[in-house]
Amino acid sequence: MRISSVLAVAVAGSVALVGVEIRPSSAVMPAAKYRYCKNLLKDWPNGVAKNKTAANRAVREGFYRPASSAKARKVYRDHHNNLDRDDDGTACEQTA
Ligand SMILES: [Ca+2]
Repeated sequence: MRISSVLAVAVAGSVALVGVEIRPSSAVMPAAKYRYCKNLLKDWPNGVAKNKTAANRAVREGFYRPASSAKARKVYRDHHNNLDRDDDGTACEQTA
């Protein structure tokens, strides 16, 4: 009797630990919203920029103006590792 209740506590404890382990990883990667540019471009047809300067540079370089509103800048921050591989401050820029 005693051993089985100890086991039950141990099992419950490890289940709780698994739950704790899952939470931080989902907190670190909150915005896997756009995995590919084709997903991002549905909401941001000209891509997104880190800031206005980066957006202006993209236009000078022949791209449509990427969005640089506060919301767009957050999208950029959340996705630039994945979607700004050339690291020029604009993600998913579209050739004009
Ligand atoms: Ca880029």
